[in-house]
Amino acid sequence: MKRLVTIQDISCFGKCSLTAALPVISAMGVETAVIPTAVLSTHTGSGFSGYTFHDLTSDIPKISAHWKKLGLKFDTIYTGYIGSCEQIEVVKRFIRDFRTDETLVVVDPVMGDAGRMYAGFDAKFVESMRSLCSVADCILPNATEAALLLNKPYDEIAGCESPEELREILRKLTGLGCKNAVFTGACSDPALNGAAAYSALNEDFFIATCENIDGSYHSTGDIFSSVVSGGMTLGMELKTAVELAVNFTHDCIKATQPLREELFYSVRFEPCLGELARACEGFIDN
Ligand code: PXL
Repeated sequence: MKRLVTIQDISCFGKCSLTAALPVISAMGVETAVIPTAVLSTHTGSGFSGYTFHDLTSDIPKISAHWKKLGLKFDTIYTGYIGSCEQIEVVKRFIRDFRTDETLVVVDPVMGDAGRMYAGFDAKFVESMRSLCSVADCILPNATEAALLLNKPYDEIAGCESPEELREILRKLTGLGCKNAVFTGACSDPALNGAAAYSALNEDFFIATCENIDGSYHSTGDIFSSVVSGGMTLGMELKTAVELAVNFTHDCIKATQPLREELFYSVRFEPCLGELARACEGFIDN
């Protein structure tokens, strides 16, 4: 059985980061270990104010030391929301300590959405996130994060629609040092939405699309990245994993639509997990 460790916060209420990654990746048939970077009462997105934040940076080296003693090994290290520059350094050390030639390192550079940085981040954090991206095998920024990483205005990145422009953004993103980049929310046709991906290894580029659903849904980035990470851990080609993630994210949004008001903080991924599990069956070697 393949084993992944995901490093991101636990927002106790809000169905994002660990409380999305854990059920989604487990449903794909991948054993999922976690390192919580912080405990928050809710996520920091709109609709929640006054959330608590308990930083767990100092726990990470202790968890790592114990796991080293146990001889634990991971096929994939997948990082999501990280709370500080110091924590990025600790996560980079964890990657150095646990990476082998076979390990896949996936970095979702969680920093913002819809042109705005999440609360608590600044330019120094962006610089640190660039350095984490440089050690990744695959990064998965949205338009806001791609703009921050490339130091470009958000409108310039979000306005890119043609395959040529998307390919160029992705090529620049792999210039940070990572082998593969997936740009989420990419849209070359207003009726469609999806993701564009580029591999610097073979200069392969593709766009995976689905029907566009208007509006912004929280946690979809975490769900998308979880499926790409789980899929690649199972040995799927990047294209297969991205197509699966595009379709799953679309299905989750569709399932949320009737409950949009009530579920302002996330998406209803639960009824979609069965189909995700079935899509992964053929990739699981027991
Ligand atoms: O979904 C990304 C995310 C993860 N973790 C925390 C967040 C957010 C986005 O708002 O606040 C704590």
